Amino acid sequence: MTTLTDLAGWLSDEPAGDEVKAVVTVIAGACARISKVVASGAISGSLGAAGVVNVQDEEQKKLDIITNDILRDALQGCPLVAGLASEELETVEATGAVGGFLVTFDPLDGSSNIDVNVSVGTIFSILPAPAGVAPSEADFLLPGRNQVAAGYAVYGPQTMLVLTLSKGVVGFTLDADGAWRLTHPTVAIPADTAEFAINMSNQRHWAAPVRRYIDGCLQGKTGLRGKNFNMRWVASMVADVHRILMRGGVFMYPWDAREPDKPGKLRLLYEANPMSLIVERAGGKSTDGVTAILDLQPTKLHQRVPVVLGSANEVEVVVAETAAG
Ligand code: AHM
Ligand code: MG
Repeated sequence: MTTLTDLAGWLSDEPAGDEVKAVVTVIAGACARISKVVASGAISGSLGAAGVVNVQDEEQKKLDIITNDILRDALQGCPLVAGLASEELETVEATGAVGGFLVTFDPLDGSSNIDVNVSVGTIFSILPAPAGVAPSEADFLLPGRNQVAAGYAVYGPQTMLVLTLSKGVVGFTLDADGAWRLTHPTVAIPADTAEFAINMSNQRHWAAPVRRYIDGCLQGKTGLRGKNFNMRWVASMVADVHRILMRGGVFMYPWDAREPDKPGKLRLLYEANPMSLIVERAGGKSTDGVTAILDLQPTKLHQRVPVVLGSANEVEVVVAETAAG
């Protein structure tokens, strides 16, 4: 069996700066540790509810807290990281370092799937830190185009790490010795697809353009779109986006009328932005229906946003429906 390049080997040929590579290495190490805890499940007593709610009024699972601590400790100990922000933390944390980078993360995406042994993941985004001062919350509110790197780990049948630094998207698989092996050197999303991902149980709450788009897909070959569509919904964004990176598709978590004041469910800074950078770098598109997600100016740390991403031509169909009102 040939030995596949490891993360350090791949990073040595990546044109990004050494400092961001060092931060990615720290995060990759934390993800490898998280993978072990996730895999141990009930053996380590890590399943189930923690009995507390987070800043977003969501009931935290024990693993939300354990994984948040693993990443937080790793980043707090990294002199190249000046600040961090997490789905599970109310506000930003300065590390004491100045300059370098800010990291935002969702330590365990897809929490509802933990206890039923379905894929979950970690999502992260790396941003430039302000020079010469300890970062404040305002310093994290940068449009997604400012990201210097983004990635996710998916804890599924295989644990994989998918990254983008200076260009392109690559995927590594965690081997039995805890090394990340380059198994997917070029990740590219096909422009066309016949597969969509949306939580259909919210159909009655959707706005008209989303209803029309999904109706078109459901009509199949004899309908307006002239082809049959398949549907998938894992309810872990990492797993749904990973499938789209591997074989195409469109993922949607739109605004809906259940909580009309919330623009959507997914969070801009540590879910939508990193996934959008990865998707765009893999040749796909990502939008809130009108504006490219990466061009949105964030206004608050835990801001939510409607998300439509995936195969470029299919995302354009959704954008056209949105424009039609
Ligand atoms: P989480 O970060 O608290 O796990 O919530 C985000 C998740 C996404 O991974 C997924 O796409 C979505 O919530 C599923 O929501 P729903 O249960 O409404 O289908
Ligand atoms: Mg999440």
